[in-house]
Amino acid sequence: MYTLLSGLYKYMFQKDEYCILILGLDNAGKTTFLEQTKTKFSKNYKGMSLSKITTTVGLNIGTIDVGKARLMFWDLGGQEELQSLWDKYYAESHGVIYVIDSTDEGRLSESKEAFEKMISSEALEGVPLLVLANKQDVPDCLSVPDIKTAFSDCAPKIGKRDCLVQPCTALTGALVLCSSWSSLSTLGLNN
Ligand SMILES: Nc1nc2c(ncn2[C@@H]2O[C@H](COP(=O)(O)OP(=O)(O)OP(=O)(O)O)[C@@H](O)[C@H]2O)c(=O)[nH]1
Ligand SMILES: [Mg+2]
Repeated sequence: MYTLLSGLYKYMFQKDEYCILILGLDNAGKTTFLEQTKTKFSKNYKGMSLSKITTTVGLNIGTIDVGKARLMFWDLGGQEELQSLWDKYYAESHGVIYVIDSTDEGRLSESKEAFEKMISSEALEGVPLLVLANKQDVPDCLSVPDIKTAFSDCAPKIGKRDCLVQPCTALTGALVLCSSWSSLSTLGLNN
């Protein structure tokens, strides 16, 4: 009887937990994206002022519940010397959100190199990828097709894993909702 009841309780209330890494170069908007996501998805969450966000040295963690899923985000610092720490988190991650600064064409190839190195890791084999073309509020920024073209030679390394490129404006929250959750569900994370 106890087993039955505890099974029923777990079925009704226990959440499936997923760890999602948020990666990308410094200044891409990862922490801004995380703060917006927490604000949009967590009732009563009083987010920090976005203008007070400074470069991440280490890691920010955020958790949101969506339906029966609990998503734990790990937002890692993107500065060059911090990128060597990213792979410590790969083995435990169920998905990666890779944020690109669409206003910074000058660093697009650097971003592509970091992305390519990340997806080359065996620990991330088969892990779904959501690529966010951030800062779409800025006029004349790179579009999703521009970014897809610049990253096109990563296709063999992406292989058969799910990968979606979405436009996003983390600063205002525009598209955060659709690009974070529905894209993750498209990628099969909430199955
Ligand atoms: N215009 C615009 N600016 C943005 C957007 N998202 C982030 N920013 C700005 O970009 C800058 C960097 O944002 P962060 O969120 O700190 O970037 P990060 O990727 O976490 O950077 P690191 O922690 O150094 O790796 C800040 O000045 C943000 O206000 C956006 O959608 N539009
Ligand atoms: Mg940050």
